[in-house]
Amino acid sequence: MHTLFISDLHLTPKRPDITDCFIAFMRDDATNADALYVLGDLFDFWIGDDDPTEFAQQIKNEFKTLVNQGVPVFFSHGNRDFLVGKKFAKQTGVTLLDEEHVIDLYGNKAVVLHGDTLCTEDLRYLAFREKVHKPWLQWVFNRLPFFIKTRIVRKIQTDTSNDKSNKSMTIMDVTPSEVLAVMNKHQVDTMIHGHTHRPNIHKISTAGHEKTRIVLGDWYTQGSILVYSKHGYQLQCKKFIS
Ligand code: LP5
Ligand code: MN
Repeated sequence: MHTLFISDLHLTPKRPDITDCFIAFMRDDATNADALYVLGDLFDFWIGDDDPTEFAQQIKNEFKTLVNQGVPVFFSHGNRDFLVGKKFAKQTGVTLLDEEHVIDLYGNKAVVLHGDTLCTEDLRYLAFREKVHKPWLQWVFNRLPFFIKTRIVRKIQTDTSNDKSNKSMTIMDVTPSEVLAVMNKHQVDTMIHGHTHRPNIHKISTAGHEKTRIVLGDWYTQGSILVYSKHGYQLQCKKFIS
């Protein structure tokens, strides 16, 4: 009995080594799980459920197969795949989660989220996020032809990565007070998130009480999985096979 968590795979046709590791994970590790949580940035970019590529289909098939085998899959949006929508969910059987979602892990309540919203000192990112999350803008964007959207996103990506290169590592990490505020809001002692690519298990002492923040790792050089059971939890690595 265990639940699996992954995030920040940044799947792209340009990285078949990551895709192969993900497929192996879905076909081997994930089939025995009680549930699989994907906490955002599954894709390097997801610019709409109308993605016509073979690659998109291949990834969707993996989810559909797993769900059909009886493993429920839950998905939180990341900052790179916040346009994963209802059509994707319908085609795969995956359940889309709210931005912050509370789950019961074998009797322990935990809040799960991507983690970008915890970085409250990254003001330029938060301003950018607010813009691209505007429902009217997404409505317009979703109606553009796929090849136009690809061009727009390429331009946005160049601008944002130029800006990101001038930021300090501290600004791009979570703000401790925000972590506590979110845990307190949901009345939980455990938080699980990704985004920062700094896998770790943080124990936080607060008012004589211990809270835990588990940070998932990225899949840039190896797979990275949180295995959570009633007996404990562990961040595990999965070697690339190609
Ligand atoms: O992802 P990562 O870890 O590299 O960096 C993030 C933040 N960057 C982003 C940008 C994405 O990587 C790329 C954009 C994805 C677009 C998908 C579809 C878009 C459709 C839009 C239509 C509705 O999220 C980075 C953080 C970092 O995490 C750490 O937390 O710092 O933030 C940035 O770099 C953002 C810049 O600071 C903002 C610069 C603004 C300049 C560009 C303006 C373009 C506005 C267009 C509005 C439509
Ligand atoms: Mn992210």
